[in-house]
Amino acid sequence: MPSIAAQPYEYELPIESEIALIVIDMQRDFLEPGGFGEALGNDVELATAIVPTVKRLLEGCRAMNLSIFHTQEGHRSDLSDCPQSKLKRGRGNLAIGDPGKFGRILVLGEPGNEIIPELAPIPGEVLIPKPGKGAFYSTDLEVQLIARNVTHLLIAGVTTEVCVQTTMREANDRGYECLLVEDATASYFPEFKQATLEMVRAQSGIVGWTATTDQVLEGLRSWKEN
Ligand code: TIU
Repeated sequence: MPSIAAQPYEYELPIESEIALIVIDMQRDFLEPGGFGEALGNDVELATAIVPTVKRLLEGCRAMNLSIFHTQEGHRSDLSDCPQSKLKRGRGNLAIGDPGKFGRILVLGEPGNEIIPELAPIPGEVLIPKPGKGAFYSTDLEVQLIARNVTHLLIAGVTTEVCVQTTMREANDRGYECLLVEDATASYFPEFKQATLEMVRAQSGIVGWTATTDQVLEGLRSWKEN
């Protein structure tokens, strides 16, 4: 059985179904100074540091013909899909919808909401705009996964304990076998990233598995050869 060397134990790769890569929210809002991430008081350099690794993972998965999904956190321009609670708490020196350095903060279609050019989707990849932290909430992600016979999800992106972990938990409850790629995810708080890695793989993989990009690509190669 082809597998990825992972924690807490081997992540077996499927034979009769598909694997998808989901890259969460690698958008300017969270990665560039002047966006939503920085407006909330965070140092975005911690998030930017993973870009080369995410690119390597993305290109490796493209080479294996995996289904690729990118998500993008953002709201309609009238903010009708943004709960008052998020509007009230999602404010630092700028709030959601305010004009920022790259257009209106966290609004779909604004320059700041774009996936960074290094990781931009290519034709055939699916971009999922999402109003929440989890990628299943109020999106058609699950329909798209079912249509592609996907049962296994490799998850990367930012931030580990917010949108990445929320998505992984949503997926786990829907029956997907989820692996979080350790060096292709980042938090503005390194200790929160570490805690997330440990909590998802604790209790015999209560939420899923973790592995490095090298381990993932090596396992996928053996899967492809089978
Ligand atoms: N603030 C923070 O850590 N994250 C978010 O608001 N969104 C995502 O994690 N993408």
